[in-house]
Amino acid sequence: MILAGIALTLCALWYFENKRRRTHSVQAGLQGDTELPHEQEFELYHNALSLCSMKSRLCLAELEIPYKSHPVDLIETGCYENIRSPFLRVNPAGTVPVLVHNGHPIYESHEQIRYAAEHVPVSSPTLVPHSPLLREEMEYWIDRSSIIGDPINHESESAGNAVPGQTFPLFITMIERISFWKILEGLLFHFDKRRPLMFLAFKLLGLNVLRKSRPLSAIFTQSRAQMHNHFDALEAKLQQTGGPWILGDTFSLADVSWLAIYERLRQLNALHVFAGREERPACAQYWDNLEMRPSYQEAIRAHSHPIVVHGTQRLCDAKAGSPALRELLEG
Ligand SMILES: N[C@@H](CCC(=O)N[C@@H](CS)C(=O)NCC(=O)O)C(=O)O
Repeated sequence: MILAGIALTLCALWYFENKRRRTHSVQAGLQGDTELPHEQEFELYHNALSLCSMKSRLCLAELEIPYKSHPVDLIETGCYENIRSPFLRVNPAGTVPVLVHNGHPIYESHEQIRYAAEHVPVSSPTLVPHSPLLREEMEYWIDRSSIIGDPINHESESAGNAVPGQTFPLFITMIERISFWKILEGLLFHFDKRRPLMFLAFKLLGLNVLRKSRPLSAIFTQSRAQMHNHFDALEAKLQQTGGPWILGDTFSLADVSWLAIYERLRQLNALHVFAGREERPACAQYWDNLEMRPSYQEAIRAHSHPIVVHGTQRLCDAKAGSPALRELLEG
C-alpha cells in the first residue's frame, strides 16, 4: 500500500515535470514576435562541443561581432541543461545554438550565420560575395555542411548530417566522465528518447558498442561512407577553384560552415581519414588554411572543453593500442 502510494506520487511528479519541459518544433530564422530578456545587441546560447554552435561562434568571430556568451551544457559536456525550463524559454525545441539579436531569437545555425552576415555594420568584414553566381555556390556549400532535420538521417544530402554518426566514438569516450544519473534525466524528460538511450548504450558498452550493436554500427559505417562522398565533392571543388577557399579567393560563410566540420574531424582524430594529404591533397591544404584563421583560435580553441579534450585523447590512445579498433573506426 505504502509502496503503491510512493509509486503513484513519483508518477504524478514525473507527469507534471514532463509537461513543464514539453518541447515543440520552432520555425527556422528570426522570431520577430518573441522577445527575450537581453543585455547586449547580440547574445549566443551555445555549447563547446556542438557542431552548430561552433559554426555560429566562428561566424561571429569572423564578422568581429561582440556578443554575450551563454554556455549551455548538453549531456556530452555535463548534463541536460538544454531540456530544463530556463533554456526551453529561449528555445522551446531544446537545441543549441540560439543567436539572439536585440532580444529576438534566431533558430538554426545556418540561418544564424546568414542573418549575422546581413546585419553587421558596414565596416565589418563581408562573408557573402556580391556576385549572384558565387552567392548561389556559397548557399550550396552551406547546405551541404548543415544539419538539416533529423540529425541522424539524410547523411547523403549533407556532411553536417553525417557528423553525428561519425561522432559516436567521441561521444563514447566523453560519456565516460558523465554519471548514469545524469543520463537518467534524459531518459525521463528528453524529447527524443533515442538520444539518452544511445548514451546509455555508450556508457555501458564503451567502444565495443560499435561491434555489439548492429543498428549503431550501421549508422556509424553508413555515415563514414557518406562523409567520404562529401569530401570527394569538396576535393573536386577545391581543385577546380584552386583555393585557398571553397569559392576561390573569397572567404565566405561556406568556409565558416566547413571549418566546423573539420574541427569535429580533428576532435575525432579522423582528419587523416577524410582529408589525408595523399588521398585528398586539396582538402588537406584547405585545413592548413582554415586553422590559420584568427577566428579558429577565438571561436574554437578558446572554448576548448576538458571533457572534449579527454575524449579526443582517449580515442587516440585506444586506437594506438588496438589496430583492430583503428580498422573498425577508420575503415
Ligand atoms: N539544425 C539545428 C541543429 C540543432 C541541434 O540539433 N543541436 C544539437 C547540438 S549540435 C543539440 O542541441 N542537441 C541537443 C541534445 O542532443 O540533447 C541547427 O543547425 O542549429
